[in-house]
Amino acid sequence: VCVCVSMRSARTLRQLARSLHHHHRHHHQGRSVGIIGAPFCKGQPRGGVERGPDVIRAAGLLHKLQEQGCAVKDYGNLVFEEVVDDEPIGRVKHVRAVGSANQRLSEAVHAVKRDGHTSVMLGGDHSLAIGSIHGHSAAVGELSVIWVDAHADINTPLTSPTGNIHGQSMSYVLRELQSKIPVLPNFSWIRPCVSAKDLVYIGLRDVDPEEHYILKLLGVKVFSMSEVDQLGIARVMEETCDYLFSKVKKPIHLSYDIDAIDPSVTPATGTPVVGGLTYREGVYITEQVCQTGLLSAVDMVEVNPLRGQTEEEVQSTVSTAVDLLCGCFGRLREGNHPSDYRLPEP
Ligand SMILES: [Mn+2]
Repeated sequence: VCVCVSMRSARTLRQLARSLHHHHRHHHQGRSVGIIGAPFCKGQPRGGVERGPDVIRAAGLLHKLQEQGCAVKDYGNLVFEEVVDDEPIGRVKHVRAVGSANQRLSEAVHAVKRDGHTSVMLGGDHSLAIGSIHGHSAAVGELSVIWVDAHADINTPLTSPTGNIHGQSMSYVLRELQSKIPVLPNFSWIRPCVSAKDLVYIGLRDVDPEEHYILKLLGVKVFSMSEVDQLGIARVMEETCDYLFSKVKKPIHLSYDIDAIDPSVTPATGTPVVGGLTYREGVYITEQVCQTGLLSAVDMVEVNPLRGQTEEEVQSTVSTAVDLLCGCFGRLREGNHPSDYRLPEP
């Protein structure tokens, strides 16, 4: 048996050990993130929200996630073809465009999950949650959905006062509302895949009467801004997790509308509502969701650089979106360090 290790093979072993350690860190400390851009705006009337994916990337999202130990794969932006003759169905606008865009997105999110990543969908408007949730569920089965938003986005096509599908997304995927959804062109692919008991809202403060009725009818768990005020964000997150994980721990789909945050922080969005979450409350939600270890897909939607009055307003909105996503993947305000860090010795 050779007990003599040459200098050369010793170094090789050390390199091997280091690269294994490095591999280990990327495998366990950081997560594997798959980013999909969905530059789509037809779920609402204001142009500019289709620029969301590119401005969020330009603010350094990929680099920041990599710096905190994530393995990141960018799947690029989806391409949505023009849909001609997309006349309203009743009051509902751009049904065919929203239907086909979400079918494409559903397949893309399904593929990202099949590749083993946590899916990050950069919108685009919130109608994209339909395809994102659908594709996520197609890949992993039953989900918990945490919907952080000023709005409930749970109008059915028949209750919607505006006809904009970004205010209806949740109704398309909820099993309990299936019988209330009319047959719509380019939506034949969709299967309701979320149960009302697996849904929690945080941040609501602009809810239509019809939506309020639906939330009460289905007994959906809601932490409106009143509950955030009453309980504080720490108890809201504690109760959210207790509620969702009391029986089975299902993978989490976090659908984050940037308008959940107060417009003093994130003004560059289509439907700002005063009285929202502070930056700190918004980030705390992501830290707590990350800590569950169950986060499986995230939507970051409604960032609209054309809705900012100044460059600073756009900046503040976009950098908050990036910070929220970093919080989803392990960034802590107390600080972080790689698990294999060693203090340098003199
Ligand atoms: Mn929304």
